[in-house]
Amino acid sequence: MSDGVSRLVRKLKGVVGDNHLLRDTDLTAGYSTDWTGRFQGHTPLVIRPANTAEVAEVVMLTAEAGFAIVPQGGNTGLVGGSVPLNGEVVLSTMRLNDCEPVDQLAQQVTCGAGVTLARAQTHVASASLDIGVDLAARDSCTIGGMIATNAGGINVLRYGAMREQVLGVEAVLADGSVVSHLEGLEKDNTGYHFPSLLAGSEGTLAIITRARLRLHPHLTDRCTAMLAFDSVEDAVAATSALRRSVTSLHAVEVIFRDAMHLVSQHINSAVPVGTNSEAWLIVEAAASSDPTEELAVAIDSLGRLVADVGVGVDSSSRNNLWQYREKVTEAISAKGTPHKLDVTLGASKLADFVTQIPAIISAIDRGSSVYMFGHLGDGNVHVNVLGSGGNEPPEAVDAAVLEYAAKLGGSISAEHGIGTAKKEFLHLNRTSAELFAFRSIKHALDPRQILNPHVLLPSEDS
Ligand code: FAD
Ligand code: 2HG
Ligand code: ZN
Repeated sequence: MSDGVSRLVRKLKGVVGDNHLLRDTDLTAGYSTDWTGRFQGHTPLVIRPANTAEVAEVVMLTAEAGFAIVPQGGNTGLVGGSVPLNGEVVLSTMRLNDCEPVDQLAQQVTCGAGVTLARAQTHVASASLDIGVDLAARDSCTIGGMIATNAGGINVLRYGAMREQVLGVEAVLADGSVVSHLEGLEKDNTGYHFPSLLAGSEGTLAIITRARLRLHPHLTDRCTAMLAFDSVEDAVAATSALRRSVTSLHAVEVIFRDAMHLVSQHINSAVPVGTNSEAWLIVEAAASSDPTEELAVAIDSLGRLVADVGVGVDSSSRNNLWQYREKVTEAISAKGTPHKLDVTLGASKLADFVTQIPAIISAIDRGSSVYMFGHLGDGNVHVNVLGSGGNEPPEAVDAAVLEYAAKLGGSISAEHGIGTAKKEFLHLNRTSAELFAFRSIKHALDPRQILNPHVLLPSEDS
């Protein structure tokens, strides 16, 4: 251990206690590698403070000692932003795990940044309320990480992304000062809006310690359908029609052909409907009275657009359909280490994008396999690419996919963020004036480059 780290550890013992200062590589390894295994770093120290005051002191002392900090929640981020790739200190939020009682009158809750989504969901369910964002990493991802990445997930078409759920935040800035605004007022035009600024900031501007979240009435009745389509165009047209006609629409998710065959092998179950189709939608309707009829009528009126349909009304048949979507990521990881590209396209460009991407990738590397799936209701396609033998594909694949998305007017990051993986591509979507403004904000709030300095912003000369 270097002298600098030893000195810092001595000071921090009085703040968080020895048990929450991890130095052995056996103990820090899990904090240094990301969920996919693609991003592997190293750290001299993992610090686990228990409350906002401790976070503030930790940030002050760590900055004073000259170390940069990577804030880390559940470490489920997919863009290499949550791990110490340059030997930074890791500040884990796992002990910021208090949920305050649900404010039933306002339909809001205040949670610690380290509370997992699943725990927050269970906590608010006791008041028949729901968190507006849901995603498959729910057992591990944290409220703080979800705000920092502006997570999307499966219900964005109904409730918006994480930014729309956050009414207030408490956060520690890079100099150790605390900003706290947790009253949860629906209208509050008293200057700059920290929740908006911090949503999507990826740990570069502040460490979120608590958040006030908007909640939604729990919808008791659900119906889930899987629709098979012979072409990507048909799936896109059906999505648009369903969005227009189904008032109880809760999710429209997509799995394209190769991803569907991979996941069905992975879970050892047959493709439920339309085995030879090109695309499958998982469509969910949710309401406080049975939405089955509304969804059935809407699907019926899609007529010959749909090649085949399966429906789940009870929770076991609905979960059976959902696993084909929720287990794709796991199925790909079981085959190797993918490059994950997460793009949004306008509705009119989606079919073009999805049909061209396999040829674009194969022109660069014939050995790569491409798996596509995502949140079609939001125009969000996840392109996962595995190189031959499950190895990482060539970097040129990332450039080609992201450049094609940008050329079609799309975004190079729909919901996972920029992290370290996409930062050198940010210029595809952001002008130099925007990047200059980004850097000015970062410099104003973190002039010493303490908080996640290698994430989001591209190097100055790129
Ligand atoms: P981490 O991975 O720990 O961190 C992510 C980023 O946030 C890092 O830059 C980190 O520095 C920063 N950060 C974390 N906590 C804080 C804090 N308290 N203050 C400041 N910065 C902080 N994402 C989606 O958007 N939609 C999906 O549908 C989706 N599905 C997924 C499914 C699986 C199986 C997996 C593995 C991931 C999925 N993700 C999805 C990605 C990931 O779950 C989200 O990005 C999530 O929001 C990350 O939360 P986390 O607590 O794990 O954050
Ligand atoms: C999902 O929608 C997640 O399942 C993960 O955002 C996407 O693995 C991915 O690329
Ligand atoms: Zn997603």
